Amino acid sequence: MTIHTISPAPLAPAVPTRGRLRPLGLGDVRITGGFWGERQDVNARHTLAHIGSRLESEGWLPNFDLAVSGGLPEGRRGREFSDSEVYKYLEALAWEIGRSDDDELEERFRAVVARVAAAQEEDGYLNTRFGRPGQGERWSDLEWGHELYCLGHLFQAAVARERTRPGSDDGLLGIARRAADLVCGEFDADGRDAICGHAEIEVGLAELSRVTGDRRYLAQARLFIERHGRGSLRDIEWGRKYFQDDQPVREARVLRGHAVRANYLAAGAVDVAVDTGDAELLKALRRQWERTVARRTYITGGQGSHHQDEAFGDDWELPPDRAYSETCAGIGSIMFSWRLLLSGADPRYADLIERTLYNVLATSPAPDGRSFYYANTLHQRVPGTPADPDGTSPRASSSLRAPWFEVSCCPPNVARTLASLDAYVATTDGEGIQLHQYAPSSIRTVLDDGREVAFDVETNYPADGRVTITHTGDADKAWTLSVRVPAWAEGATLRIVTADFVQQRPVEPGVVDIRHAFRAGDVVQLDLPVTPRMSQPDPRIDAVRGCVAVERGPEVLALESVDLTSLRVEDVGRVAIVPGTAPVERDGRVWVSVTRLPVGEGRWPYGEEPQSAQTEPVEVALVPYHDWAQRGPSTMRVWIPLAP
Ligand code: FUB
Ligand code: ZN
Repeated sequence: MTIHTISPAPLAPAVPTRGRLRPLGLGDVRITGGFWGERQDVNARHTLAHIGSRLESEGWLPNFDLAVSGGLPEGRRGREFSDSEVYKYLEALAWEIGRSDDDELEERFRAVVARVAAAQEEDGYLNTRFGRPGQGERWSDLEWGHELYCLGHLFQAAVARERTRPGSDDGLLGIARRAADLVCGEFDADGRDAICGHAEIEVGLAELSRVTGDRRYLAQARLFIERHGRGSLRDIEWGRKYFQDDQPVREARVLRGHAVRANYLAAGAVDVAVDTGDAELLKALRRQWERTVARRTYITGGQGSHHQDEAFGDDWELPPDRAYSETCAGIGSIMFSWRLLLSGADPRYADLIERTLYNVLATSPAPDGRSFYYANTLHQRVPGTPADPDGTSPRASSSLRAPWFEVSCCPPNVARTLASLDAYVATTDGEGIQLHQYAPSSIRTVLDDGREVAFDVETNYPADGRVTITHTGDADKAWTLSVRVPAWAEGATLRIVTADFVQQRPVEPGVVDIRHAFRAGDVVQLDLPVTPRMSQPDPRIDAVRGCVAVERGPEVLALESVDLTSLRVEDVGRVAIVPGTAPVERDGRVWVSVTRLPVGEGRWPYGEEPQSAQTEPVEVALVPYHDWAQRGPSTMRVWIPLAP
């Protein structure tokens, strides 16, 4: 494993001290438009303001003012973890300021930090829910209190700020350090032998250690990781696996329990494993990733099939109509996969990240950036009811996007991820650049030997599969540009056009290394076949046996009832794909041949086959899953049955 020594640190959310790859941060990569650029723009222009205004109106930010004025606990509003949404908002602002240098956002950021700072107690303690007369004592409810979880988000916000505005006088890093010092004093090896019921402090501490160089924070993160699985949290109705306190992290075979908790913990464990050189722990985490992806992950990349405990189901328990697939779990999975990618360079991690980006992250926000999915079902049986634009929804309603939730972890999580997305595009191993995600972008960085490399990426991906990389700098020595060919991209081709030669060849899924002393104007062109394809489910997933899904490039497609008007059917459950037909692309949409299924209403106990005839096949258009429910209430499904 390479030990990274170069500075300055990349402007990125995760900057391990060792590993095969280092992220190229916001200073090196700029997404310049396209699918993600547009979403980043909406995030910056609308989502951040929307979140800021909801944090005020819901009282979650005013809770900090009440902490100062003595208005707590009486005036406190929001759930026990509402402080964390303020910190995620700060993190999102910090990344966005790092991208755009926007004065108004900077002013907003400083104003919020000042209110948070004022609420911090002398000894560094910071939480609006605990510790005052009339509130629970500090650290008295580790199962549900979320105190350490909230601080983990505070640390990530401070790290984002320090990376993007090193040495800034806003004070956020100091707030985070005082709180982290308190945590270390309270929970170190001689202190309370305890963990938080919601993992997050681990990633926060690990990154704070990286940004400050203080190894105590890493040691504390390690302690928290190692303490999982010893049953220190009280047992609950869903068992201790809900908190991942049922098994030591290094002994577990698969992610289990609450899906956001499980992914955050796994991400923090990779940080600890990598920075402490713990190969055994890293191996265990890779094994867990393999099994979780193979057996417990929806085709969208979504994770979690239990609504009641927001948790992973058993292996193969992936019912599309009960998919919980919380947006935050998708983001947690991206955090876990990204850290594994940095540690070991396996392109499958980037494949899952791409799948999750396009089909979970992009699905959550509406095009105007002011309403969101919290849960991401793969089958909507009943058209939803539009959410009140001024109201607050129960957390998991997944009929139509809602502007805010009583538990609103997802919107600010989407915002911070979009604002830092440039940092998930490419990495360096010191001798070359690895391009993992395809977006119009401009990349400029310095290799370990001091050479500058620069290129622009032009693409309309995923609308089409052509990715054109044009070098804008001259290299006097060869270096390696690596491009990812996604697992689905059978039949991809690569064309290299330089001043000296033109070469074209087929390339296999995986990583393609191109070693050359690129000169300005040299072009590398990757053509990924984004022709629509039918995907079969694993036969062990009982809930979708006999169904197929249609995918196109990295996008999963869905059948929505608003596209079934020609069949005079409002329920997507009434149609099936005609066997032996293939999806076709026409007029910018993907079409499948379907037939209307006969209904045998009221048959019980399912004894007879339905007798009525099926209709003649009709072509219907599918919609990218991330765009569903944008034309009003509808039914929708991703897995479509094949007609008998
Ligand atoms: O508990 C904090 C957050 O609220 C979790 O990550 C989400 O699943 C939601 O329950
Ligand atoms: Zn969430």
